[in-house]
Amino acid sequence: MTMNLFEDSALCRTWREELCPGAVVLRGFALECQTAILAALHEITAKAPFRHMVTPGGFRMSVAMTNCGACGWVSDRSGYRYDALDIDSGQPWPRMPEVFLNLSQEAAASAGFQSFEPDACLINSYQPGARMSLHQDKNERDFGPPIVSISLGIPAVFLFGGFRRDDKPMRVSLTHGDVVVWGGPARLRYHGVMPLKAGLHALLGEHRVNLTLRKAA
Ligand code: MD3
Ligand code: FE
Repeated sequence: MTMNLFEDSALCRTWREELCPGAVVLRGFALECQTAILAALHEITAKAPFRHMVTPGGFRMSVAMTNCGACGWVSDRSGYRYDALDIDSGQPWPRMPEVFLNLSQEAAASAGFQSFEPDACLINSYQPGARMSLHQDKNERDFGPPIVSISLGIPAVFLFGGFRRDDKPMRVSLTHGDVVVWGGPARLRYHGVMPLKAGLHALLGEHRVNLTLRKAA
């Protein structure tokens, strides 16, 4: 009899790291479909290019963003929100590719969240020096569903804090192919990204791209 412990299912295709209750890192979970992800990303950014949004306070964000799916996260002088239309083009965001949907559902399920139905995918592009300060994700209608994040390209130091902005965050390195599921008791934790260090990735060049899949509406 063959012992097929490691090829049996998605449950064993990666190394898991539990950061705290509700937050699990699935190392390398996206590697097996990276080609399909990158092809989809090119199609999306051809229709909805990366742009630097402006915060309600008037600051240009260092991270460039775009979206796909039924709704997309946007920021301008009037606030942060989800919008069905790309505010630059006036067009609906490109549709959510099957590979994003399937991968995020598999990741969510392997972290214990069955029937994850994301309707929004925010795509963040970091160049060296770009950062995201500590914040909570609170624009979604319901905090029951998890958020699934997929990291691509050069590594970043991710900051994972507590429930108050001044709780000391832990540092987690996230690199190409890593998928993280944040849900349940971790859903409203503060988090951010340290300024990106320069680097060169074979497929993404001098960039880090992060996809976050959410149920926004
Ligand atoms: C922890 N993006 O877009 S993804 C964001 O790497 C955002 O671009 C970061 O934070 C990035 O809002 C981090 C990881 C992440 C996303 C949502 C979370 C971590 C989270 C929600 C709750 C706790
Ligand atoms: Fe966030």
